[in-house]
Amino acid sequence: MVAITLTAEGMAFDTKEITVPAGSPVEMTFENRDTGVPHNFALYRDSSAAEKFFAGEVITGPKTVTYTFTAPSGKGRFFFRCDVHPKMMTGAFVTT
Ligand SMILES: [Cu+2]
Repeated sequence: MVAITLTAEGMAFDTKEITVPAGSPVEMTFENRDTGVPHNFALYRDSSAAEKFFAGEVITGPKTVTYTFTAPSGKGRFFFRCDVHPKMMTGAFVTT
């Protein structure tokens, strides 16, 4: 199990890149600090968002939740975003 944290604040994530071992179970503590604004974390193969690996429940801040999912089994560079703000809030999810 890999424990990571991700924070959404000011309509932005606090990191642009997350790196975990390929295929590992992930426990993500997701904190939304934007009062009255919904955010989530969702993981896709690439920025087309055609293939989804995981989408966390959308939460309205201020609130913190724990997401659990399994990282993609292959090594590579994947894509994450907030589904509510798919152009503004994006990043790279890297498996090694
Ligand atoms: Cu958002």
